[in-house]
Amino acid sequence: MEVTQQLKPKDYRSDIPPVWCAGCGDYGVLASLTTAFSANHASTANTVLVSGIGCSSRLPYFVTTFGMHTCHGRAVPIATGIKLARPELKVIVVGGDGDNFSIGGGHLPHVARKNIDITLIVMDNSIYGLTKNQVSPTSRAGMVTSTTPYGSPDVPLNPIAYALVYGATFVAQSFSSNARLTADLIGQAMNHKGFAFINVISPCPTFNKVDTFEYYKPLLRNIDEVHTDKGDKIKALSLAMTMGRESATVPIGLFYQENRPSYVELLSGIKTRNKGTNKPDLEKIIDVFKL
Ligand SMILES: Cc1ncc(C[n+]2csc(CCOP(=O)(O)OP(=O)(O)O)c2C)c(N)n1
Ligand code: SF4
Repeated sequence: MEVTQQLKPKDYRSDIPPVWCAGCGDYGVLASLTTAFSANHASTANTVLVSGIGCSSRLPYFVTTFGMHTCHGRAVPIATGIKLARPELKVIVVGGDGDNFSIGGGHLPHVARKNIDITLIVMDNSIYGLTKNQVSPTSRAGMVTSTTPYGSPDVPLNPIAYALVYGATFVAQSFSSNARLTADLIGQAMNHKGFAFINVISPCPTFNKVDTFEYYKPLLRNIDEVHTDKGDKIKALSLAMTMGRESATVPIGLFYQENRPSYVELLSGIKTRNKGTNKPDLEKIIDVFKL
């Protein structure tokens, strides 16, 4: 059931106060999310936030929608199950770069290529915050952390390029203190049919002393200044590859959007063509497995 009366952003805040450090970028993402909920008349009864484990993954506690705080790296498959079982729900995954690109990184290609109708918001601080300063897949090369005391030897993963090449149909990047853009992109992602991915750069002032608010602010560029054809995947990919986080400019905004049937649509089409029903006969299914 959709709500008819528009709730204010603060109406989506639960009475549990966030436990994040002062100055954490995740506060900005929370504020943008509730603004997007309000602007899009989100129903608290029909919206589910799913997270893994990490500082950012605590977010579902702080809002009044339904929420699941699941296992580290497993929010995407759990959200997929929720969406397939209850396609009428808005399902949004929130969590960290470690959660979604490292331990949970194997899920991203499949949720993208299958175009599962969920939104994934990664709060990307290029570090493991909750477990206090280990290297993450988006930590820059050479970064000194508790697990890389002599500097990380790894090439960092490029979240936007990764989502694009695996077939995500909505790909965007934002910055946590740019609340208007982040809320706007979250609203667009929620209304997009298919898999929507937003990488929100969300600095961790406690453990990441390199990728700070101060570092990013002069580098941020509105992508619309250089990229207006949002259906041009090659241009989007080229921007993602050449305007990276260690380069002169960091583009924020919508990189790419495509209309492609979502997994839920494809499944219901298969069901209809094969005269299937939404109420399967469980007895019949169990009979198949009886000896
Ligand atoms: C299976 C499993 N492995 C490891 C951990 C320990 N662990 C908890 S959170 C986390 C990483 C958190 O980093 P990130 O996902 O980037 O989120 P952040 O805290 O930075 O928001 C790790 C390794 C765990 N809880 N479960
Ligand atoms: S450790 Fe970092 S990511 Fe975690 S709450 Fe503190 S500032 Fe935020």
